[in-house]
Amino acid sequence: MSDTHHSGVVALLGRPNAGKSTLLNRLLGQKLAIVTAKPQTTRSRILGILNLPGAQLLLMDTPGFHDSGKALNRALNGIVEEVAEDCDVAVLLVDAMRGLDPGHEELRASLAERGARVVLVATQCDRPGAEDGARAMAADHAISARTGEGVEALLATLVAAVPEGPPFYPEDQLTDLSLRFLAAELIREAVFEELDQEVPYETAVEIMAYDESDPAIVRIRARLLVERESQKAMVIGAGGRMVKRIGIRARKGLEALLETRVHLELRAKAEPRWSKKPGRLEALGYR
Ligand SMILES: Nc1nc2c(ncn2[C@@H]2O[C@H](COP(=O)(O)OP(=O)(O)OP(=O)(O)O)[C@@H](O)[C@H]2O)c(=O)[nH]1
Ligand SMILES: [Mg+2]
Repeated sequence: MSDTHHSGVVALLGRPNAGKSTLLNRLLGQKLAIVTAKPQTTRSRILGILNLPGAQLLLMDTPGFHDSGKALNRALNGIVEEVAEDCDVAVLLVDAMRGLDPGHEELRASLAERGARVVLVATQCDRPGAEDGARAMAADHAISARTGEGVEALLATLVAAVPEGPPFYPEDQLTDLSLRFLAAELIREAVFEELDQEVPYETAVEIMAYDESDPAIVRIRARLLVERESQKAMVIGAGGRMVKRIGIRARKGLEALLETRVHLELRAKAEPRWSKKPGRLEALGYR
C-alpha cells in the first residue's frame, strides 16, 4: 500500500482532575492510567500507543500542572514541561465548569511559541451547565471522556494533526511502561480510594518482588511508603483492616490487568522525606 502513514506524539495536558487519564483510557479503549476523584493522581508520563488504520498516536498522559512549590509538585511540573516540549500536538484539557485560567494561557502561549499545534478541549461536558463553559472558552472540542461524547471527533482532529511518518512502535504494543510499574500504579489507586486527606499524597508504592514464574498466579510483594509513623498507622488501620481493604481493591485491579490470579502482599513502611529526595522520586518512577 502506498497510502501515507501518520504518527506523532500527542500530549494530554491540563490542571489536576481535568480528566486527562480518563480520556487516555477512553481513547485506548482500555484502562492503562489510574483515575481517582482526587486531584494530582497521575505522577508520571503515561504513554498509551493507539494504533489506527494509517496512523499511530503516541498519547502522553501527564500529571496535572499546578502552582504549588513542594518538591514532588516541582518534579511533576517538570514532567509536564518535558512532554509539552517534545509533542507534535498538545491537547489542552480544561474542565468546562472551571474554564481557562492564567496558567492555561501561559502554557498555551509557550506551546504556540514553539510551533506546537494546540487543541483546546472542554472536558466533562456531560455535567449540567458545562456546555456554556465550553462555549465561553471557545473550545475546539467539547467532550465527555466518561460517556465518550465528542471523543470520535477529537480523535479525527488528532489524526489529521500529527505529521506523516512511520509507526514508532510495533502495532501490538500498548505502552512502554513495565507491568511492575503498572502494578504499583494500581496499588496507589487503591490507596487514593481508601484513604483521605494528605496520606495518599504522601504515599508511594515500591514493588519489592514480582514473580511470574508460576503461570497460574502472579505473586507481588509491595511496600506502601509513607512519610511518618502516624501515617503508617493510618495505612495499616485498626487490626490491619485498612491495609487489607487496600489489598483487596488493588488485587481486583491487578487481576483485571494481568488476566491471571494475583497474590498480593502489602507492607507499610515509614520513610521520612521520600518525596523530597530527587533520586528516590526517580527510582519510584515519578520523575
Ligand atoms: N462527569 C465526568 N467526570 C469525569 C469525566 N472525566 C473524568 N471525570 C472524573 O474526574 C475525576 C478526575 O479524572 P482523571 O481522569 O483522574 O483526571 P486527571 O486530569 O487525570 O487528574 P490528575 O491525574 O490528578 O491530574 C475522576 O473522578 C473522573 O471520574 C467526564 O467526562 N465526566
Ligand atoms: Mg491523571
